[in-house]
Amino acid sequence: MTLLFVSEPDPGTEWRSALEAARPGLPVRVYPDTGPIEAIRYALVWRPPAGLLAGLPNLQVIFSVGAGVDGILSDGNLPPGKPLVRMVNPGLTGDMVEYVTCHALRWHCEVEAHAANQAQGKWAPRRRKPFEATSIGILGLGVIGEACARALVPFGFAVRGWSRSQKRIEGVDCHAGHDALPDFLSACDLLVCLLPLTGETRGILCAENFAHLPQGAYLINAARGGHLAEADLIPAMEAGRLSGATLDVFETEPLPAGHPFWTHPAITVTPHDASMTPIAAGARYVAGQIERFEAGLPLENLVDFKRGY
Ligand code: NDP
Ligand code: OXD
Repeated sequence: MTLLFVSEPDPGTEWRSALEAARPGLPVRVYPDTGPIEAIRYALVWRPPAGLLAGLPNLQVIFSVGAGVDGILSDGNLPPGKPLVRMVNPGLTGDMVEYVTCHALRWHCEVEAHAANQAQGKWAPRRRKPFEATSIGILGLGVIGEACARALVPFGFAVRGWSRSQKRIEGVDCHAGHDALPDFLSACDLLVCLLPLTGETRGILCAENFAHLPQGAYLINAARGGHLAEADLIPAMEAGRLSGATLDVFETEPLPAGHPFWTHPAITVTPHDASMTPIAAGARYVAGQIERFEAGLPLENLVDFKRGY
């Protein structure tokens, strides 16, 4: 009854202690030290090597270290019929609420423009647009997107959201479905991407969709690098369609040295740390799901393989 932890380059030491504390008696191995593979019943993973999970003959449940499971589903050879449980955790959600709120306010308060003026010794007061005249649109109203939308409402921003199925969230103008996207985008002064990366959402942040945004809109992508058609971003800024972007995620991570995003004055780069699963709470969540599984109760937060999230 072993759990295999696979999250390179994380050495796994903290996760192992936390898992052993949360479920005493559960042996935990950290990849590549698998021990006898016949003993492995559970795997807790973040971007496992392709084919690894299919090679575990007695694997029963796969757990994701993160909320997004694209790095697991991209293994085209997952063991058939094995459930995949994604990470849902208030700390993980709360960190993203903090990140999105921080960068939305930074944009709204024009912190960068003030810093540029200060660098030139320039005293140049700026009148801010009222909150209620400023629209923020969230792509993805799942666990994390909904929490971010709810957190922005009390500031007075006009908050809108877009998802696959129709939502009702107090104070949020909710839109749903592919056909509603252009109209949704047309009123987003700030667009925040919090979608899962799937075949349907890959490349959604592209020139064609930027064209629907108000001139000078700002972008925050804290979901996955694959959502952004990277080659479309700087041209959209040069055309004035976008005024800038805060990016936490990239097609290639770490963002390669010399990539133009590193030095572009209107782009803020953060190193995929908008939010992270808190280890102790994440371990307790996995232990709780194992307990449910062994008691014959249904697992929670299961990934729908057809939808891809
Ligand atoms: P959820 O699965 O709870 O929510 C996903 C949302 O996206 C749902 O509202 C869903 O709609 C919507 N959606 C999915 N596909 C489509 C589509 N084709 N068209 C319209 N809407 C769609 O995910 P979470 O909120 O937990 O996480 C979202 C993502 O955030 C993760 O997948 C991950 O990529 C990213 N993330 C990034 C982190 C970072 O540090 N940068 C940290 C944590 C997460 P519906 O509700 O109708 O199903
Ligand atoms: C996640 C992430 O999906 O950290 O949880 O990106």
